[in-house]
Amino acid sequence: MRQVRISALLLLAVMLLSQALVAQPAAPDPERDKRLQWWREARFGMFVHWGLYAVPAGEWKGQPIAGIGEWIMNRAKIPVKEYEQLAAQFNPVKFNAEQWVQLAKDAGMKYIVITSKHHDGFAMYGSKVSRYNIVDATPFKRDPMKELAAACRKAGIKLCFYYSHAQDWHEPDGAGNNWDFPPDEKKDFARYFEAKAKPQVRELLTNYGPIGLIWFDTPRLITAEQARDITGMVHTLQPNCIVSGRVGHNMGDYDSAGDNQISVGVVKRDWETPVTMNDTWGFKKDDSNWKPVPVLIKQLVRIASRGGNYLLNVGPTAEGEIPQPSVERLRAVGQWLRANNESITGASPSPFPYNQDWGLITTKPGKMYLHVFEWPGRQLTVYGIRNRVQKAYLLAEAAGTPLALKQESKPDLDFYSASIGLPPAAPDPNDAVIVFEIGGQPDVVTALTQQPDGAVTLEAYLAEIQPGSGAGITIDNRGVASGWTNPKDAMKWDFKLFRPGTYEIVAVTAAPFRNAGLDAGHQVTVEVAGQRLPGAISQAEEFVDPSNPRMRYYNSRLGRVTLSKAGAHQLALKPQSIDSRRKGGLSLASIKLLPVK
Ligand code: FHN
Repeated sequence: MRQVRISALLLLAVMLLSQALVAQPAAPDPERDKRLQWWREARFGMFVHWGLYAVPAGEWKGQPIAGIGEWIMNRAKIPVKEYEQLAAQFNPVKFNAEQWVQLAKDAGMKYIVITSKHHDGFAMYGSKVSRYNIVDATPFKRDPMKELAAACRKAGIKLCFYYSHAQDWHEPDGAGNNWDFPPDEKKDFARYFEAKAKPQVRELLTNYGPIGLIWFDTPRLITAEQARDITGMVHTLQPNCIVSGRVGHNMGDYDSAGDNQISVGVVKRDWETPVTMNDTWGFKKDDSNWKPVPVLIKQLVRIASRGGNYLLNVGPTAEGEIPQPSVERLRAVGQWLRANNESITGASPSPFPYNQDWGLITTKPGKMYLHVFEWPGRQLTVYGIRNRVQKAYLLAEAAGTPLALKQESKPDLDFYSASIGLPPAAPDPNDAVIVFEIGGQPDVVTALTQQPDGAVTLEAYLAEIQPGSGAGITIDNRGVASGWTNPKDAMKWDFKLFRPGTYEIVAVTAAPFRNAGLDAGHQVTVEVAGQRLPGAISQAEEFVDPSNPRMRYYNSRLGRVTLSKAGAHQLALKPQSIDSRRKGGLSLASIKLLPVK
């Protein structure tokens, strides 16, 4: 009995861990809701990393410095006295606030978050707190934040400030600089916090009109009390100003996902992901690893379909120009968004916990938007919609010509199918959006079910994790299980099958992080419908997930099973051995059942 109770507790603990990305809904807070109203509508914003680091642009004393551009001072351990001299060279005469704001607006972005002070400690506005600022220390002498505030006000874009409230490599007591100053634990952080961070944030909230949000970052040495203090200060000075998730100690108004981390599963709290367009935030002259336009559109839709905001970065040059590759991409995203804005701005997440293989879904009262990335040809079939679809049409078509529609159902099997007739080629290869008018709120089957192509995809983030010793499997933002090092841990899924037959079982694994070593050499067993299928995880078959193009995924074909009846089934994945030389253990994205023709 005691053992049963302990296992139940362990199971609960592991399930909670596995749900790390599915944060609990916040306690009701009407003030917060009011602040977040515009931001929830927005869905899309521009991040701007601009500062002295644009001058070296990734190169120091003739040497390329690896890593993100705005970290050059840290990466090259540049002494404060040397780095300070960049200010004399910073003269961004080509800066034009109205052009930047217009570009953001044309891209369909609703807010701009710009670095008012990054970790290098240099204020990009006229500050009375420290003369280490763009007005007092550069030949430029202008205050670009004043100009941006005016341009944003004119264009109806919310101006927001990034402010590095803990790291400040210019100050002896700020966090992060241990090449000029003592290690962080020897610093009087409170002195820096009181003397620079708080007064500068006060300036930003006093001198630039209404500010949409303060984007704090890397809290590091911040105590809970300091996080509460600065959050309170923001809300006192401007009650409508949002505080970002990275203020520290969960004091922010919303959750900030990790850099470039896009959640694939359901997230219950308000969230935002900051994303680079190439590999750096601050300008680097040799970074040309630009994400293609279709990837950017897909990221925007994926984030919206999970109820988040997409904060897409640009890193202007030391002359004050947004790099041309960024401009071109923003214009292209804007063109797509102009035709499909209704499906993104103010949209709510997909009602399904899993993602369809042809694309993604967003919703608004009475409507479902089907974002079709993989055009299926003359017909698209969607399972699981119980609503009666009153009309289906392509969103980008002004006339909204109805598409032929057929719905079928077998309620005893919880089977609902909606098929629409389509033009043979995708009207928009990036993402053609089809609207389903459904009259009321979406009513869908949320259980895992076989899809129209006959495949069943059992995502790791939707698994029930059965603990062996209780060692922790966690699910990352890609929905990939990691930390699976204990072969006694297992995963189990319930799913519904409509078409009995023979299925090939494929385990999809993923490198646990970018450039990670191989994830192979594990032995697993799949158990389903009384059959046991042993197999090995290998890296023979690599593929790219377009929404995470920099991560490697692998198919391991484990063999075939026969499922002879329609209805409810259960599948378990049990490792036999996990190769402990592999860092991170077994990294599972999903198990697929593919029909054998
Ligand atoms: O260290 C910073 C980094 O330079 C950049 O500003 C990103 C943007 O989200 N935030 C920190 C790292 O997460």
